Amino acid sequence: QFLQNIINHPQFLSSEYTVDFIKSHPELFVFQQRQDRATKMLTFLADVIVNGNPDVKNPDKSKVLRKPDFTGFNVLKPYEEGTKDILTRLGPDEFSKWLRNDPLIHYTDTTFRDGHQSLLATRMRTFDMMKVAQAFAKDHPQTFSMEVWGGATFDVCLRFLHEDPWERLASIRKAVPNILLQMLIRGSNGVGYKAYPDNLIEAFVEKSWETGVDIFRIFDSLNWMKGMDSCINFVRKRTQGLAEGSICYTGDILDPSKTKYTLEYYLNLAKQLEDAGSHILAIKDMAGLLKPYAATLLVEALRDTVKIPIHLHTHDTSSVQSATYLKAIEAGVDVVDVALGAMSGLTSQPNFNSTVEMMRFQERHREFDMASLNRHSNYWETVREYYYPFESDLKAGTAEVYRHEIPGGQYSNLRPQANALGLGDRWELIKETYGEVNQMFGDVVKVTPSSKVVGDMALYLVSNNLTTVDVLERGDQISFPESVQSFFKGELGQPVGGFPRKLQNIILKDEKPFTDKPNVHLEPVDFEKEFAEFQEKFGKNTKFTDFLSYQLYPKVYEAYHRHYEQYSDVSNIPTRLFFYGMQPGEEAIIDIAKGKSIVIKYQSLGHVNEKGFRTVFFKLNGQTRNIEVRDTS
Ligand code: 3PY
Ligand code: ZN
Repeated sequence: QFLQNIINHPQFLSSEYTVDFIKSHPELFVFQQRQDRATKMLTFLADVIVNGNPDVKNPDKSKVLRKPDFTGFNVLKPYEEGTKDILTRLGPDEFSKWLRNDPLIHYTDTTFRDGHQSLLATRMRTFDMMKVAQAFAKDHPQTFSMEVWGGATFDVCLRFLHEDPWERLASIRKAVPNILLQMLIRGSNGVGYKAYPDNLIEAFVEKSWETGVDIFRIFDSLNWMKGMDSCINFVRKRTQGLAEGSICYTGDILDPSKTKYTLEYYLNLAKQLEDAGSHILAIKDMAGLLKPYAATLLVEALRDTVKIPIHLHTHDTSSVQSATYLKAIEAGVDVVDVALGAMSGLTSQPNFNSTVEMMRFQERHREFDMASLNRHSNYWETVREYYYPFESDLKAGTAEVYRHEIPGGQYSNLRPQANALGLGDRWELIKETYGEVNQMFGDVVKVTPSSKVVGDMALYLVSNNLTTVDVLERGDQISFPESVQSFFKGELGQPVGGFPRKLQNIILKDEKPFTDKPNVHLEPVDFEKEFAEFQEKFGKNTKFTDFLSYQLYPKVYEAYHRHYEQYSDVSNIPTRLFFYGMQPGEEAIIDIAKGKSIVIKYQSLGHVNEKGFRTVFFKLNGQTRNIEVRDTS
């Protein structure tokens, strides 16, 4: 390879080289790096063969997984104009008016974000998305937007999939240049579970826009305006994208006995979000509690209250949310969130394919290529099989959601969390306790991170055989979970109607709570100094986006970086091999860089030696390569 590099070098070919030719051309050694990358990737594959993927707890060895197929797509088909082009042409303020006046219903496809967050514990890998992203953009340019980033995907990408979320976003942007890309951002909590300094959120918003986000769906986990207004402002100031301020819907506006989250409450919040500069208003129904007749009332009243377009998001946990969409569309909603058939329903969004059909021959119908939309759904049906360890096991819609109010995006995580604590067989009690904790906390808005606080408390009570009555009667002897203490200290902001005082005193003991914005107590990031320190620690090749990941999740980033150093970029490894390893005799072609692939054949596995290692025998591009791996099983 080295000789090849020399004899093909233009300077060598032109005979204009001197004695220090090799020294002055470091690129002659580039093969070394590629070799290293391949070895690192082989080490990862060897590790999964010997020890399994630590994220897959009980793989079912007898399971036959179908191979996803997406053949027959014409890659030469051109991109047609889509909403991204319209935004570029009109700018955000005019785009907002255009959307409000467009009579046909619009659809946001959530398959790449909330769909898998809510069904498969957020584990969908970039590899599987990239197989169809370009085809989707070319076949369905009339899609309003694709939700592809933010929420829990950022953390899960780094923590469990060992992928760089920024690379994911950039790749999707490249494959989807014509449709708006959307992210979910938790206001001052960014894509994390706590408040961050304002200048970090500002830099994060700017970099997200530069990398590919067009629509920022901004919410606060307590519907607290102070948690959202600066973020709305950063989108307006730092980007040419759209700020979508959200009202998180909880309770039931039809129920006259519920006096906290009333229609007036939501209208008032919507007006504040419009006044703060939102280009679009989101109704974020994270648990799927917005019933059909409530949707009529809410959407009609919101259309009369604000001038900006309205974007409705729900989860189909109850299985009646397509009726909610029908009513909302009749009432004038502008956009609804749906997921491709095989990634829809239950804790995910309503079915994209069927919702389009529901509207056929109606005046607000928008035409789609149904054969292609169904083909995309079929692709996801087979891909989904690879992710069976992450399924939530909810088999049918449940009216229980109106009691426990667990958000769809949390449901698929809470269950494995309960299993990990050995509480799998007490799932019924956990759901019930979740609802009771909510009431004890004063009936709070529950969405990340406030929903995590309620979930942590429910798990804590069940695992310690405590009830909410015990908390009120002998809470002074209980040491509460850290997230619960932080919540009552005001570190996530202020809930509607304030904290229940008695409970707050019990939980905080002698500590004083905040009543102002939690991030004003945080030091702003000194970007110049801290980025230099970051590069000192993690190497000069790291990027500013790596630094932002580190700022949001320092420990998770460190572990990701260690994994990267050891195994290189694992995002291109096919999903079955990533989760379950290769079979003896199996061959795989893996792309390791643009236009470069390696051929790996797994031959056999050696016995454990006296030091506890096994040799995994591979062929790499036809050459024998053996990798030693410690057997930890
Ligand atoms: C998130 O914040 O991740 C959510 O999906 C909230 O619904
Ligand atoms: Zn959601």
